[in-house]
Amino acid sequence: MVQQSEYIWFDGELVPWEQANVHVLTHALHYGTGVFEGIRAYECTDGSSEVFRLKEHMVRLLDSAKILGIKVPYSLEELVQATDETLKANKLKGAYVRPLVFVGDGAMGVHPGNNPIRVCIATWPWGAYLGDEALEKGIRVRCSSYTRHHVNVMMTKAKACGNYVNSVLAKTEAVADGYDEAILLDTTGHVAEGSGENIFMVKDEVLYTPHLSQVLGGLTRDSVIQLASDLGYEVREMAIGRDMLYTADEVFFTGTAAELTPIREIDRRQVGEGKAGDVTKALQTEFFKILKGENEDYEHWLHRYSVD
Ligand code: PPE
Repeated sequence: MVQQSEYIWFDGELVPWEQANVHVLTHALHYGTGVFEGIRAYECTDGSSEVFRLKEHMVRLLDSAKILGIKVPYSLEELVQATDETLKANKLKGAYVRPLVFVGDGAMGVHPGNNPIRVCIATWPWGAYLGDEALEKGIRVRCSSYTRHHVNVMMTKAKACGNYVNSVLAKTEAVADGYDEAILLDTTGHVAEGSGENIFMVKDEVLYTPHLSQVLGGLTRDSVIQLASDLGYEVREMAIGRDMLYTADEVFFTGTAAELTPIREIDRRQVGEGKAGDVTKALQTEFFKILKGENEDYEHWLHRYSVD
C-alpha cells in the first residue's frame, strides 16, 4: 500500500488525497493514453530538501506528451511550481513524486477527440524500490520471455502509461519465477533495460550501457554516465548481448525508483563475485552523496526546497 499523504495536486489545485478520483470512462483507463514521470525528493544532510533533476523530469514529461500528441495545459514552470507546492503542503522532506498527464472522460473510442487533458502530481514517502537489502547486496534477475517495444510499435522515448503493460508482464513473470526483476531484450535480441530501470555493466573497469535507440533516456542513467566520467571511468554506449552480461564483472540497474541497484545473479549465473562490485559501490556512494546535497559540483542537479 502506498503511504498516503494529505494532498494531491489535481488540475491546478490541491485536493485531499481521497478526493483525487476519476470517472470509470476516463479514456486513459481504457486505452493507456497518459504519460507520467517518476521523480524523487531527498532530505539533505544539512536538513534542507531537494528534488533531483526536477526540471529535466518535467521536460521529459512534456516531451512524452508531445510524442503522444497530448497538449498539456500547464507550462514547465507551472509544473515545477506545482511540485514544490505539493511537497510543501504535504510537509514531505523526502518523497517519490508522480506526475501524471492523461486523457480524461468525454468521448469513447480510440480517438481521444476533445476529451479534457488532466494533470495530477502525487507525492508520498517511498523507500527502496527493490527492497532495502537490494541496494547493498544486489538482486537476482532473469532475461524476460517478453521483448521490449519495437521503436515503431510503441514510442520507446515516451514514458507512456500504455507502454508499461510490457513492463508489468515482464515484472510479474520474473517475480512469479522467484526473481526480483526482469531484463528485457530489444527486438534485435540485444539488452534493452529493466521493467523500470536502465542497465549498466562493468568489465575491466570500463562501463557499458545500451545506447538510447530503444530504451527510455533515464535521468539516473545520464547522471551515472556523467558521474562515472567525472570519476575517470570510460563509459561506452553500445549494443550489448546477454552473453556480455553473463561474463561481466559487475552489472547494475539505474532508475529514480531503483536508484542504483546492484545485480548479483542473471539467469542463474552469478555476476562477478555475487555481490555489489567495487565500481558499483564507488558510484553508489558518490551518487548518494550528490542526492543528499553533499557534493557542490552537482548542485545544478538539485532543486532545493524547504517545508518549514
Ligand atoms: N526505463 C524504464 C522503462 C523506466 O520506467 C525508468 C523509470 C527508467 C528506465 C529509468 O529512468 P529514470 O528514472 O529517469 O532514471 N521508471 C520509473 C517508474 C518505476 C515504477 O515502477 O513506476 C521510476 O523509476 O520512477
